[in-house]
Amino acid sequence: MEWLVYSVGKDARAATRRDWFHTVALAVRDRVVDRWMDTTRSYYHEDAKRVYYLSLEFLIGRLLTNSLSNLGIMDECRQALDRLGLSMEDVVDAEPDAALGNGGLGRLAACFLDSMASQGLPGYGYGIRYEFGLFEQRFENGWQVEYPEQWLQFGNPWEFARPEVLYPVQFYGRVEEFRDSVGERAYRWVDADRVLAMAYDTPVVGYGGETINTLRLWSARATRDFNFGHFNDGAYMKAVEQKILSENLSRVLYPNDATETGKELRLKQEYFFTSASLQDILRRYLQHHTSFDNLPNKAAIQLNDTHPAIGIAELMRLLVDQHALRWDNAWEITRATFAYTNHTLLPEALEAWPVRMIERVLPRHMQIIYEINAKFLNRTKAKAAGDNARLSRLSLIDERGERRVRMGNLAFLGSHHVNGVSALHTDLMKQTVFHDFHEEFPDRINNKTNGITPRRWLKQANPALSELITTRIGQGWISDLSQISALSEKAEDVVFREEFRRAKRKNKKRLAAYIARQTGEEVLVDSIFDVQVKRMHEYKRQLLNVLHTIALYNEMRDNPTVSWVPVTKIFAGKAAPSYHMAKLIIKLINDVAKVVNHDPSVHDNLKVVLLPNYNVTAAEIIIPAADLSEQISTAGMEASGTGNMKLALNGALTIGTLDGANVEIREHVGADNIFIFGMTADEVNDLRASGGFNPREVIASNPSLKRALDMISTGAFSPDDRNRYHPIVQALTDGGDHFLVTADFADYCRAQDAAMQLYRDQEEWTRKAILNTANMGWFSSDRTVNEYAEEIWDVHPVHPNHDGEGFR
Ligand code: Z15
Repeated sequence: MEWLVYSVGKDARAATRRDWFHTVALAVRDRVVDRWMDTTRSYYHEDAKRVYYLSLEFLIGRLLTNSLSNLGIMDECRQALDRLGLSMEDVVDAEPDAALGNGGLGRLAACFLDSMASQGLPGYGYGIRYEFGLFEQRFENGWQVEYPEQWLQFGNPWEFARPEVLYPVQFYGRVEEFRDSVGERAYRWVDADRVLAMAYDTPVVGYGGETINTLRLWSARATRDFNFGHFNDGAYMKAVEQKILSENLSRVLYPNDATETGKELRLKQEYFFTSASLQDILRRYLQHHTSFDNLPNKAAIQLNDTHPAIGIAELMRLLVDQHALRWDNAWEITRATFAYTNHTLLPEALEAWPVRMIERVLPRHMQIIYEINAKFLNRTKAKAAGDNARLSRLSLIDERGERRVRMGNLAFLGSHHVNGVSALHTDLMKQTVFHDFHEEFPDRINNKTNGITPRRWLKQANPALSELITTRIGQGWISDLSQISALSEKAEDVVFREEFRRAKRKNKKRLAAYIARQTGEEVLVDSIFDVQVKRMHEYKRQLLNVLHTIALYNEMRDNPTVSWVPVTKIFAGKAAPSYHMAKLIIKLINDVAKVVNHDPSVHDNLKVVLLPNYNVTAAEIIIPAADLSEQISTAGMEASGTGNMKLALNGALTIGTLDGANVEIREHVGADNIFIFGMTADEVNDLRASGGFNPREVIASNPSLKRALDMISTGAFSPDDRNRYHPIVQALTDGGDHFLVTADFADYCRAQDAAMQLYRDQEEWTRKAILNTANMGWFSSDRTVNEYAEEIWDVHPVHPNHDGEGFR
């Protein structure tokens, strides 16, 4: 109450739901701060080795439930609100969803923060405090329309501004050569523009509240030059304009998931947060040390994709230009400090900045990159003379066409470990993008299969199932998910199956209500909730699911007397605003939904819904309610997937290809408890190598596929614009069907039929669902983070001293 009055400045009668959210958040925050300072102080006093997770994205979602749950004060809070006549749900719902990320990569970073804090690992997240998170998606006439996401509009109670933590970051200018004090050639970067990076800290509450780590996000501020200059009229307005422009750096998150845009502002964002983070890391290190030789023993820096890879050149610059280290010494330290995670093999996602752009924006870094490259290629040339093709593939510079810097190669060369995010993905990395580097450095690539935090994705999102699990096996699973395997034997227990189904049903009712609210559509709780939720991308093959939907619709219409298993097809996901094909697929799903949902001849046997604005908050409602999890990417294209893990952990059966982590999910849950279909990555590779296939032949030989495609192409779903889906039909036919939708269609339908038949046997279905939950323990991000800690970072848990003494 006192927070409402003294911090929010309202009286109870005038308070809105949002005021109450701020009130509760501030009260919770007060419980965190002492432990947060204890944690930071313990790291400092022990001079612990820290890990710094550099990521352009942190897809956090809401924090209130997360904090209450990890602090163990959920019930206490609920009761306090009850006494005030307030509903916990209403207060929770007033919190905006912090969407500082696009999809898997950003959410993985958020899960890692939770896991590091929950296990007492000294881990810091570093990123950008975007003023606008990922756009809000709405459907207008079935088309995706983007709106700005103003998550900070009403203030953010979780963050602490640190106006004193301020670092200069430079752009443009030129490089001057000079002789240093011992007469050696040296360089300085002059005449550059300056921007300041200002820190905002968010506490990361570990499970149990013992460790509270820090997520430090940088916001761009103009330098004081703008305020103190003496201008005439015109120059004054120009200066103010410049100030606004420089602060645009942290304005907005680029909305592309796994597709690179090549925009200068993006490069500047990458350098901005990387440089500020490295300056901060060095400042912290220098509090305890005078030489840099120990840096790798005190700091592990993990590069989340190549987005912060410019950090390798930046650390070299800081060590060589600013701290006067010798090149070879600096390089040794740099390589021993950085490690790099690759998240995709898609060629369109591999960053390659034009040399011309880096030369202009970061002239000193371009020189450093050339120098790294020259030294590396010289050494390699000496070993294996003659193979020029190989050398040009190893080069940091892509010389084909416009010259570009291959950021993946830079990241590889500047790191002591390089990892993929699933076993299959890591294998493919060795065979494809990093084939030559793997030959050159055979011990550098290793695998770290992704994971998800069981706190958010089971305990919080699925209280019904969590409580059931805890009554049977205790609560140890929350911090040690391997314990969930104790549920395996319960799969044979008819009473437990009934209770498991009851929990699922409760979640399905909750989702049905949400669907009704969001789309106006009524769905059958007893139908199969067949869920595909993820970014819209051709390689993820929402189209395959849509084609099956249409085929099923036709079968139901043709055979109205058959007793069908009712199916609800649930889709959700955003398309990058400039990705026209993905947006057209969204429109198609909405058009198909309109036809199917209003056709009385299929009764209630089939419904199609596309939920708007998929985000972490929506995922927390959808995932616990799923029966069937669609993980149907073209084999070899999804690096790992993490939604697959969330859904299986919540007792959905997977229908999927042998792609990404699906392969390992099958190994853990058992081949009998998953529906695998389609070509393997090797088969896809062979097919492409042998010149591809003719989709027309496949279509001609499959009547149900032909009919579905014909309906799309003749306008059955778009009577107002019969040519609307021409680009889709084209891509699947004469376009060569790059993602092998038609090639996998028949086997996908076979797997879908198997799922529908199994669903008729509720006991058997539930048994398999339980076995999924029980066997997903390995996919905890606690396990993943521990593997990084032991095999890459060499960091160890620290137990903060909360006595309030000895550390003052
Ligand atoms: C992204 O979300 C992923 C890869 C990327 O290269 C970019 Cl830029 C964004 C995803 C992968 O597509 C997904 O398979 C993986 O599970 C996730 O990263 C986390 O590793």
